[in-house]
Amino acid sequence: MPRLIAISNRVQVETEGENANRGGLAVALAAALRSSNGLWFGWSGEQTEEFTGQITFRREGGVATATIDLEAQDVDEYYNGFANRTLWPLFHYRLDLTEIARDFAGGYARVNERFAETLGPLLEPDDLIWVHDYHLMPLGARLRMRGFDNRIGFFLHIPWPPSSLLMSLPNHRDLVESLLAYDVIGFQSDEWRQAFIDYVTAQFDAEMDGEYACHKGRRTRLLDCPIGLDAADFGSAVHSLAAKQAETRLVVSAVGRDMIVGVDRLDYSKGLQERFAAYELLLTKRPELREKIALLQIAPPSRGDVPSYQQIRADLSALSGSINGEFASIDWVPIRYVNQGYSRDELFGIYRASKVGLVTPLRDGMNLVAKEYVAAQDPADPGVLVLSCFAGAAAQLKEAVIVNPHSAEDIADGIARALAMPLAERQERHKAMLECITRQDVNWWSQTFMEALAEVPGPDSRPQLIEAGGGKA
Ligand code: GDG
Repeated sequence: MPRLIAISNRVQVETEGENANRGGLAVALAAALRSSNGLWFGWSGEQTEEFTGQITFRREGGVATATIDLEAQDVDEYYNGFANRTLWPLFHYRLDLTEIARDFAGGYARVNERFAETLGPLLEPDDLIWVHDYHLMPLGARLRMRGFDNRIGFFLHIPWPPSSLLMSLPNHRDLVESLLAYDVIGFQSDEWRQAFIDYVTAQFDAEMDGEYACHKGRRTRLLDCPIGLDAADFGSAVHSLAAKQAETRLVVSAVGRDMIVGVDRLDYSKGLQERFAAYELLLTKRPELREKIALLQIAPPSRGDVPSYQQIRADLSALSGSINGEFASIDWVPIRYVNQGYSRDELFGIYRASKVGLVTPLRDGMNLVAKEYVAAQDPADPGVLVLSCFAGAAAQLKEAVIVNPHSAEDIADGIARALAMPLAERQERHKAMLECITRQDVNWWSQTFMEALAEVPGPDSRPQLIEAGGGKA
């Protein structure tokens, strides 16, 4: 069985307790790596005065990891710059927040080259290489330039934007062309996959042959492959002591009120301001609900070095303060807005104690919180998921109450509908969603992707493949 080499910006094996890992990717990838004898390569999160390419090897939670440190300028230009101030907003349709700067693009190219340079000597010819996310789009092409013929795949965790938006990026052609050096590219939903096809067929005259994009003699398989949860893990998490304690604590503190829960990294893509405004509208238009419900919004800060993230933090504090000031009474606070993280088990207890799960991103590649909320419910008396139509998860979780996250009225109506939903309907919707989450869990996701990668003909048979592919030179 070939060895799996996974590469992502950060290497963070899932841990519990105070340092509980908070990334969707971390939760999913560690599960995939544990079952193979793989290696996870990436940035340590640490800075060094001068990049040396020195690798730190570790074994954490059954996963072998290899990490490198980056220079301060790399972190500024590649991570805080091109990844988080250019690509992240652009790929989430926020051209207004997209910052275009040549030193960001330069830093991005430099760090991808540094990854290729340090990773190269660790690779064996049969290794399956799986690169993750928007930080490392050019890595496959950089490895090919160094002569690596391995099967190399890429998974995009975030949306793929429409061509009209992507074209505001200088060198967009080079970036997309570098992606076609991969053998397989996975997307969270068919919508993002189609947007990629639109670009490569229009801009490069690439031809589609079934699932394959054919360009300059290369064939790249484009896969709709939504990420899932670790089914076995969510089963045990919800019955853990920490989950039970958190559930009880929330139920007791709610004193009979219906809790509505949101759990999101503090990020403008998650639609938090719009969500708070919708909740305010609900309390304004439906005074009978006042004192009967409460919103718990858990929002651990992220990317605090990026100015737009400092702004959203300030905006949300002001908004929650003003809503509480307007509606609170001596024994009722309408919004509990919490800027801290909780352990995974505690989160499952919190989800289970909440009648409504409010997941309303303006755009989201997938959104694992939506799936976690469903997974944590008691099937006999499940809560209701209110889900944005612009989350990748909406393509799978069709039985959620689907809302437009830009419309305060739509979200407010969705919450009211969820609160009033009869038990039989809640059970029916929950059953269908749980079935989907269990069937297409994280093991299904990684197996589907890795099977597609393993099916790619080895280097020896590629010359014939290129002829058969009929791609344009
Ligand atoms: C990217 C894409 C895609 C949150 N707070 C705490 C905590 N979390 C965990 C959640 C969930 C994860 O973080 C967040 O995952 P999401 O999927 O919602 O969002 P992103 O971080 O933006 O992830 C996204 C994902 O990649 C995977 O492909 O779904 O679309 O943007 O698992 O539970 N975990 C803990 N404490 C917290 O306070 N332990």
